[in-house]
Amino acid sequence: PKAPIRVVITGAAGQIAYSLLYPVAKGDVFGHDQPIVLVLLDIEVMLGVLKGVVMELVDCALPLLREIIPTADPNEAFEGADVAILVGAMPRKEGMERKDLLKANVKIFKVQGEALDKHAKKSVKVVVVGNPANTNAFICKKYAPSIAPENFTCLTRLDQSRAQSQVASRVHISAQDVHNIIIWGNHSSTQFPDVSHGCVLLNGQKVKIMDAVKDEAWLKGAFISTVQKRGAEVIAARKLSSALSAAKAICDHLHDWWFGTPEGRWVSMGVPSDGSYGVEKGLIFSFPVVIKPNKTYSIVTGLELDAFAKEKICATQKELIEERDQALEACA
Ligand code: NAX
Repeated sequence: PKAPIRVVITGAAGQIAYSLLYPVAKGDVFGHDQPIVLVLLDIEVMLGVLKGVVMELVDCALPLLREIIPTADPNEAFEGADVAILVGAMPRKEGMERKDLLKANVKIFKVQGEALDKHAKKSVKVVVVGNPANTNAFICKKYAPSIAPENFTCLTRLDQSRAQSQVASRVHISAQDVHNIIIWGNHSSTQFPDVSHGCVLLNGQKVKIMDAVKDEAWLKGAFISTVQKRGAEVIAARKLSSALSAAKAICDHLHDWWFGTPEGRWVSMGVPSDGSYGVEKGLIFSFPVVIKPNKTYSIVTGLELDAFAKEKICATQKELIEERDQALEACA
């Protein structure tokens, strides 16, 4: 039997975690033969609520779940961590500027980066979900210099899934049959969902998305803005931000990182830029990546970008550079 892995989930008393804990603890992410120790980090005032979450997990009687450790101490939480899913962040309060929110949140990720640096396994795989996700991941990486930069990623898989489903419903096929859509850049409204290298499977045949949809105006207009604004639309309808779909996307992100991507397919993740496509080195930028079964990923290179794509990538990069500079100032 395999030794248990330690999976840390922050923001464990929050709404995304509530949808995430079950599939993770059940084995859907790391395999149905992989025992798990779940470490649940939240802040002191939420420990009461967290206790209830722990009770529910216990009551699921899951065979792979070996131990549950609730805590409010990041140093305790990251001890020996194999995987860190950083969901916890401060929500935007009424009247709060985006800049103030960024300041408050990057400090959380500085503390957690330092704790990861001291206590986690050097092989720890980190995915940042809490917003601003890319910039929080950048700060986390910066304050964990003993861990390889490529171990820090942020979630843009929800954006990818949203884009896949938009195309799928347009072509009347399953979302599974939409391949290689790319999310470039920031997990924000400047992200660029790009279909130009993607294809769909129609009766077993690969067809370029452009040719299957046959509506360039939609692909360059409403499709992009729908994906960019989807999060805000969910908030408007639900009065709460995406949680079920975010949890599903976290599972997909980590499952692919753990087991690899199928031949010829790629997925989007926020990863440290290596300078590909002219993106400043070190920025956490969403790129298409392929992942080997040994858990190492690489950015897909050599894709042709037209003027439209270059302009969009430039705009989202500009926003990320501004966020990074504000974050560095807040942490100084
Ligand atoms: P909730 O407010 O329901 O839960 C957040 C939890 O984090 C709370 O329990 C809070 O006490 C905890 N927390 C706050 N500070 C903490 C700290 N320092 N250490 C540990 N825990 C801490 O938010 P939820 O809906 O779960 O969303 C969490 C984050 O995900 C938000 O920042 C949200 O904007 C972000 N999202 C990111 C997405 C992505 O695709 N990257 C999509 C979904 C979501 O919008």
